Amino acid sequence: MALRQDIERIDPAAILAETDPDKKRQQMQYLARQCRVDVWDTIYDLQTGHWGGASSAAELLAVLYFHMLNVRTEEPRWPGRDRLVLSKGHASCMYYAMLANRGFFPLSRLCTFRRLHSDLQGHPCMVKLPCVDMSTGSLGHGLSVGLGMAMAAQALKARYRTFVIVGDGCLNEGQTWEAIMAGAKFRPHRLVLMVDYNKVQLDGPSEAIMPMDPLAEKLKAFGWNTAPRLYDGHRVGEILQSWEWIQTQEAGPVAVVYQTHKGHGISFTSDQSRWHGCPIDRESYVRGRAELIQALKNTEAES
Ligand SMILES: Cc1ncc(C[n+]2csc(CCOP(=O)(O)OP(=O)(O)O)c2C)c(N)n1
Ligand SMILES: [Mg+2]
Repeated sequence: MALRQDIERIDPAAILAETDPDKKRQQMQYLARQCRVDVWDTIYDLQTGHWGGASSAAELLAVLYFHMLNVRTEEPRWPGRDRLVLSKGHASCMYYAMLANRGFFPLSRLCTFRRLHSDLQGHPCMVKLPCVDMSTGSLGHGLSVGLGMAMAAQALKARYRTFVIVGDGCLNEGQTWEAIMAGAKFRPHRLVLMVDYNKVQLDGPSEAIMPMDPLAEKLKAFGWNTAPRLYDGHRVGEILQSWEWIQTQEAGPVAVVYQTHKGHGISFTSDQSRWHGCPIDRESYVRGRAELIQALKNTEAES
């Protein structure tokens, strides 16, 4: 496989350098959609990977890497860097697409996704990739690890932030709630829980597997400083608004719930657990790609 040359690609350096907030918002929206195309192509070409959860997290990862996170590509393990734990590690393909665009490695390496000995394992591996702060894939561990990172920052009087992205599956794991309780007890500053709340899991809706609503109220009741409203996790402008709120919070850990759609960007994959992680057939690939390209082209007109 090779990266397709038929889409107009945005220059990631231009996004980082952009000073006009409206333009930058639009560019990050474009990048998220561009990465959806690359991820759809990669999963089709290699006939392996998790489309649903990857697509769900595209905008969150774009805004994290191009606006929120203080990281150094030339020094990925810089001690002062902000940490990100992608607890829903199966969304790795989108994570890699964003890391590559941010400059940690060439985007062409997506062609090795899930291949034996590749740095781009099916689930992110911190031993293989220094820009990955934590190896993940076994759901439910991420928030405990992030809590430890945030408590370390507090003990060291370091200023870095720790972000943890969880999905419904992580929230169904008891360990996540242990971490939420421990977060309320130890109250480390600068710990941010981001919920990619698409309400669908591997084989069905969360409502049938293990419902969590009212989620924001539960997080609040567990003692977390929870965002006053839900944010649309597919609109970069909304994610930026949540970031404004996060930055004004000084005390204790914070939680933000983003409303998302699993398999977002393609009508027939959206909200469908069937598209959680399966090989993509030729006909679906072609139909889906046309929709993704259309969304990419619409970006400018929308904003
Ligand atoms: C402990 C554990 N149990 C089961 C799995 C298998 N598994 C992988 S992804 C997934 C569902 C994830 O759903 P969700 O967290 O909602 O992610 P998203 O919808 O964003 O893909 C499951 C059950 C796993 N990776 N880890
Ligand atoms: Mg989900």
